[in-house]
Amino acid sequence: MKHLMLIVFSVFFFAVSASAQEPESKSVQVKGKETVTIAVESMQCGTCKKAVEKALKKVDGVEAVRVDLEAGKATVTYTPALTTFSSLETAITKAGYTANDKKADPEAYEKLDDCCKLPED
Ligand SMILES: [Cu+2]
Repeated sequence: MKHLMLIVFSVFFFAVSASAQEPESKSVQVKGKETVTIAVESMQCGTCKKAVEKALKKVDGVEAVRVDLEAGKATVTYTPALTTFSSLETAITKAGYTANDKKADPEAYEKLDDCCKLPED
């Protein structure tokens, strides 16, 4: 019985240490390309979605863009050798929207259509 308990504990600790070593990053790397998800919570309508898509597609090294308006997220596949995660966020903030914890560029935000501004503004 004592032996069995030892085995159970060994398996338990192995499982815990194995899960602790898993990378926490949500990014996925495929042959020099990386896919990331950026929270764009300030989007209000279809125009916002198109504006965010357009801004991201203009960035050098961006391969694919998928914007989910309902979820408030943009999924971007890019080549890290050509651009950075931070540049993607900046492209969004320069278009007048929030990107993760980065605030929208105030001038770009002012120029947005009224329907694209936050309900409280
Ligand atoms: Cu809008």
